[in-house]
Amino acid sequence: MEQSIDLNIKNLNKLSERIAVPAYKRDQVRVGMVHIGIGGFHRAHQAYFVDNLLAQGLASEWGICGIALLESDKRIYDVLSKQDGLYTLMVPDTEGDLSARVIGSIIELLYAPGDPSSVVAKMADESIRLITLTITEGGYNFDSEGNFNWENEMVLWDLQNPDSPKTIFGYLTAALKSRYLKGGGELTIQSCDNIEHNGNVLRCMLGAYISKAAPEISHWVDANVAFPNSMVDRITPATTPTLVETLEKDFNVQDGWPVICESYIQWIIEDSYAGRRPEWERAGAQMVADVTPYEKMKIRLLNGGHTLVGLMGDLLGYTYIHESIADPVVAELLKFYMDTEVTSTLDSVPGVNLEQYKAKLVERFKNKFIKDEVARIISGSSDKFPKFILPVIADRLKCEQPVRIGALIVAAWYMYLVKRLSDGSNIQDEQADTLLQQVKQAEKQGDPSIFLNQVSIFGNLGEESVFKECFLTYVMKLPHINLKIWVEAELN
Ligand code: CS2
Repeated sequence: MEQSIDLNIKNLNKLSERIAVPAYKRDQVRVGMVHIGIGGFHRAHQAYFVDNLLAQGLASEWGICGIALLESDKRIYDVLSKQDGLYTLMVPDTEGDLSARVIGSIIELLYAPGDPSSVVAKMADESIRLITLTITEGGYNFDSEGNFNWENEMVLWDLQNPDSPKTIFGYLTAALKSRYLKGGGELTIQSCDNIEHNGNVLRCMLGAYISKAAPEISHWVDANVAFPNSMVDRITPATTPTLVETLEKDFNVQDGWPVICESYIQWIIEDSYAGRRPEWERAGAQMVADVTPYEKMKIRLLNGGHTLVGLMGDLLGYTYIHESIADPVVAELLKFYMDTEVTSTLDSVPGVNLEQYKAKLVERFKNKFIKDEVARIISGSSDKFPKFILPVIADRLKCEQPVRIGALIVAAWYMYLVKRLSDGSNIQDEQADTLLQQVKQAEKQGDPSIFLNQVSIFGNLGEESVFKECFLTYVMKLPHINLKIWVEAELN
């Protein structure tokens, strides 16, 4: 085998012709936006959009400064820094053949825990007009009532240490304060996470923090900072060592952290920026006046559907999402859930044929070439349920409609945790300990509904007798029922 080539600026022109490389002059691109959270999703989505614009000569003032916010982001920061911010985006076609493209839109990188003041200074610099975030569903720090969680220890740290913050709220507040003191102009801060009204949520949570940490800037923020809502979509599995090896073997390039994703991509953005913005629509995004119906549709159908397929997949012993959905029982459950329970809670979506949208979504879940793991989908469930699943249940209960599959999904989560409790294997969840404690209690007392008492996740759902009964029935049934027969009898 030929010696493989390290990915970096110097080597770009030595790469195989099979890899697309940036044709634009990267050294002439100025940084105009900061992005927090440089994981796979950002690099498959927003950074790809900016790269598309750069390729058309349309974004020379919108290069990205990528910020690694958490200590756990240190490795990705190191890898990307060594590669001058470059990485390979790999997309399998319908036959599974991979295309590889080097993305060049991340121009600069900063590691926040190592140098908080540089990060604040960067975000406060007037050359930055846009700050985008992918900080996961759990990053917004709100409780089941939608209020800011003041008990978060990191938040308490930030209140005491405004010059060396740890949370996004501390960083943004320090940067906004500095902009305010300099008499700075408009700024847009845009959430790119899977939360309905993600921009409004960010505005409220940051507003709550500012009202305590720096109340003197509240008015200025209201008048000068925009928080557009947006719906983001591209299935982006975690990068595995196998992917790194494939890239080296088949494309002769050494990239420490490539990204693989599906070819499908969607970004629907509320056109409410403060001042100038990148011409996203020229890169395939859709600018709309109101993103509400789109995000509701996407989060409830795709993300909620994913959770169902992931948890049922785990119970049935599958590793990958495409394996789980290939099981007729899971496919049937998903169809019933989408058509009956979710669809009844959706508004009509301009320009979207819902039947086609759902069919496409099933096809996307079936994509075996991206090897999306059940474990990735289940990870962080305590943050995901309140955004993806529980709103559907709440809407249905409000209209006195049955919530069978909704209850089944919560029961499947419970059974998943029971399984982890007994085999001692790891679960990836910020609240892992609390969840397992709760399940232990519930099992000990022989009353699984104790699981629903976690108000921070379920709100008062545990008091809804219709739901509770349904949940208990499924917990009882799940380990034993022949799902195939049950699905046929109950759902058809
Ligand atoms: C997934 C999402 O993490 C999850 O639960 O549903 O990451 C999903 O792949 C993306 O939202 C797709 O847009």
